[in-house]
Amino acid sequence: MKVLVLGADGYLGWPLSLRLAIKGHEVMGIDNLATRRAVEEIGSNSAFPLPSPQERVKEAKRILGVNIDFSIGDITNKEFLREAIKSYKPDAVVHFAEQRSAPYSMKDLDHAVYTVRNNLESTLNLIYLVKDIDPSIHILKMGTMGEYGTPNFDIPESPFVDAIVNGKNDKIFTPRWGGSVYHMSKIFDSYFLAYFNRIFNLTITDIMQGPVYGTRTSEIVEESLRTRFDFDETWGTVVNRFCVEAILGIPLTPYGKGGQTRGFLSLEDSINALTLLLENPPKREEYRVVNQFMEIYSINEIAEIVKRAGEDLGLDVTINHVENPRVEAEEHYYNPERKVLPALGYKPKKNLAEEVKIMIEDLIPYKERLERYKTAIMPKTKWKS
Ligand code: NAD
Ligand code: USQ
Repeated sequence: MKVLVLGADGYLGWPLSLRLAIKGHEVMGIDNLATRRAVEEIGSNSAFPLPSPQERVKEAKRILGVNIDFSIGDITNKEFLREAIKSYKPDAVVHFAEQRSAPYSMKDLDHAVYTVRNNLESTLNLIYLVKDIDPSIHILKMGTMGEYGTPNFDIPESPFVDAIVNGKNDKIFTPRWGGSVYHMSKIFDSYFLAYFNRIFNLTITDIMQGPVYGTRTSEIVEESLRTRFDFDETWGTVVNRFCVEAILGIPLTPYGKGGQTRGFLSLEDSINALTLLLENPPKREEYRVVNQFMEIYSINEIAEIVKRAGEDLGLDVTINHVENPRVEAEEHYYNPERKVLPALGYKPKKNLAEEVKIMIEDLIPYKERLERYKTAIMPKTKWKS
């Protein structure tokens, strides 16, 4: 396969590019390095030092013997993206290239508008260009489990559900309610994908993925191949943050009651699942929805798991609930359906308790670097301010 990876410099994009290349697929990556700049903007940095894209590509060749093409550019620039798709002629395009932080999207009006523009323009560009250039290209678009919110019913894994409204029956788009401007942007992405799938007969996989944790995939065998790892209050996801807090002696920070429940998955399992979905595309002209997570935990359970792992490794770990900066349900029902990946034979390889120990071990050598960005850890971005 020839795969164009949009967002190839990111936490998921780089390890997916390595995995596809090592499996013998041709890979071209595109990124405008927006996440590097936005993390700097809030006074933080990746836990692991990040080589430039050019150095990354060189290191992938030197260590793994693979060729990855990499082009720096912004996919909201439609002529740049048109040229890339036209000249590269991919079988599939992976779309990761969005502003992906909920807190970043909630800082103020400018950050909200940037998030909506960047995410929706990039998705619309991709939809129209694939229609113009070759509608048979498989679009693998990364959405989020957070599109569904935390409803009091089992979350389906299908584009549409039967609903009875005012006594009459119809099919409606699976109900959604985001918890930030970022999550709302992903909801609008999904509406566009489902809508244009019908109008332009596109072949689409829309993945609803839970929060990812982890420092490694099987290709990350040397420091220069590492992917970015964020831990600050804006960009760090909860498991990754808790591991760094444990190392720095900061009490783990469940927000509010800590009963918020999500479907988590390791970086390795995410990359495995994405590769499987690329290698097993949906039927031509299908809009396929995939719920991608492996284990369901509350934030309180995650804190306990990280505390135990840290203590096993000789760290002194405490937990201190802090006022919730977000507006979200802190106790709720959560039972999402998951059948597409199991039907493709997918079995997770990692579990959170074991992986968290590996993460802490991987991060301990970088303690001095983490200390430098310590002030970016405690929550500051408030949904209501
Ligand atoms: P990331 O920020 O590390 O990667 C996204 C990459 O896209 C970045 O390198 C960024 O520079 C690039 N980018 C953003 N806008 C761009 C543009 N206009 N043109 C070109 N490049 C652009 O984020 P990630 O954690 O790797 O997430 C990848 C995707 O997966 C995102 O769409 C995110 O919403 C989704 N997702 C992530 C998680 C998670 O826990 N990390 C969970 C569910 C869904
Ligand atoms: N949380 C804490 N303490 C912390 C950090 C987070 O209690 O120190 C809580 C949050 O309040 C939230 C939950 O943990 O209830 C998850 O927060 P998160 O920061 O790990 O994840 P989130 O903001 O939802 O976003 C991340 C990614 C995003 C992806 C999403 C998947 O940044 O790109 O879409 O996970 S999901 O959560 O399913 O929407």
